[in-house]
Amino acid sequence: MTETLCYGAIYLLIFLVFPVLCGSDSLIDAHTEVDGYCQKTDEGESCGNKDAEINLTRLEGGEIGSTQTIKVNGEVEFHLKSLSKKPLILEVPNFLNSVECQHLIELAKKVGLKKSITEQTGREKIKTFQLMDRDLDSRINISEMFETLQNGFDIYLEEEDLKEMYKELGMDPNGDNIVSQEEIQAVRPVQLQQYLYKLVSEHPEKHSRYSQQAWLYPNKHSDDNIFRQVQVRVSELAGLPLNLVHLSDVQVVSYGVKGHYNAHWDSSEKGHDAPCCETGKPNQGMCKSCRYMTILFYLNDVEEGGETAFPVADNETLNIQDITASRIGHLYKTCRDANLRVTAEKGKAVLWYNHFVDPGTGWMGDMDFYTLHGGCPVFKGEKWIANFWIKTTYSREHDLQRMARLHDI
Ligand SMILES: *[C@@H]1O[C@H](CO)[C@@H](O)[C@H](O)[C@H]1NC(C)=O
Ligand SMILES: *[C@@H]1O[C@H](CO)[C@@H](O)[C@H](O)[C@H]1NC(C)=O
Ligand SMILES: *[C@@H]1O[C@H](CO)[C@@H](O)[C@H](O)[C@H]1NC(C)=O
Ligand SMILES: [Ca+2]
Repeated sequence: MTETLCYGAIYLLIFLVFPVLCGSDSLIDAHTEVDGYCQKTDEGESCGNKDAEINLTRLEGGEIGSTQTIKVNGEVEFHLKSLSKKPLILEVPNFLNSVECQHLIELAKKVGLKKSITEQTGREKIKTFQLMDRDLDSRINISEMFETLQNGFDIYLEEEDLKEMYKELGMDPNGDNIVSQEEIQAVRPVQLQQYLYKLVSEHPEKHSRYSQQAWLYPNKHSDDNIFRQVQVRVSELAGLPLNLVHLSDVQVVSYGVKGHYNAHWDSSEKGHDAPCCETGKPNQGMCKSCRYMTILFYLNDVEEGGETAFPVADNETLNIQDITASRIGHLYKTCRDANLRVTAEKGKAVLWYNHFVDPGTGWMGDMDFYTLHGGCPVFKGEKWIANFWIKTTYSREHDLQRMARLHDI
């Protein structure tokens, strides 16, 4: 067998659903504020000049725990506290006021929140999942099966859960807790799928994510003054063109008790697998999320739990392979061990860069794997957040055109 992927593997085609990573069209009307890209000239407004010299920029951090003050709109002061260096994570208390927090929650309720787990069951797609046969002996032991389900299904099972699954599905007739290639192929994919979804509907803590979310599309809310005012503030804080912020996806997420989101990355590595998701191509599942920056807002105070955890922040000896194999990402259980936990406080913003700036192009560069993060379980009360994702692709030219197109609507 040829080794085409890093782990070497047995492949299995299986019918299963997976979450749609693509956002939807996020166009905004033409009458937006002047941004760093379009200019008023004698002949009217000129946009889309391909020579425009815009680079992606990053805020600078200070010593951990130190605070810098920046002025937004020339008057309002915000205090940025540095929480970690690798990756750079900053928090900004009271970035949103109470009215704005409530408003974003109301907008999300109006759009309608969808459950993370049942959302996936509605759609069927063929997905290849890889059996994580680490030692290439064509047999999957318990720890390899744990990794297989985590990578392929976003499901985190304990040893006793796996043994129960083997029993229920007859996957391990001789009871040695090792599943051979033949044994797993004897199980009908739909059987495995149904079993796993029944399990996580009853035990949502075993899924990587238990929440409800709604997407806010700026084009639908462009006449929403509060929303626009938040976009302007984000643009000023980040020092990025307003049109780039207008291209961004905004997702409001609500977590109840046991609600959580295991550790993940918000963006994707450069590669030939799939293009970055674009505006105007919703729900295709054939594109990947590319998000230069994440700005997360806490919209309420959580009674207990619900911190945002960065398990490997400022860890000098990080090894990506160790992360996949270990249970470090299983924040439902391991939140307390995370290197950094940010407390959810109403109005606070936390921001970080999922990518470096490529020194050659001045545009989106390599992904920063230290940005691994997730939401710790809520123990009491509920938690509301909004994610502003600054969406860029690996092509500056392409993104400038997308920004320019906003003005042609
Ligand atoms: C399972 O296999 C891996 C190698 O793929 C090995 O490192 C691990 O110790 C094995 N675990 C058990 C419980 O046998
Ligand atoms: C850093 O990561 C390694 C795994 O790559 C882990 O063993 C170690 O405990 C981590 N150290 C800290 C301080 O988090
Ligand atoms: C943008 O980045 C490129 C590449 O690093 C650099 O050559 C150029 O001078 C930068 N332009 C501006 C306006 O900063
Ligand atoms: Ca094996």
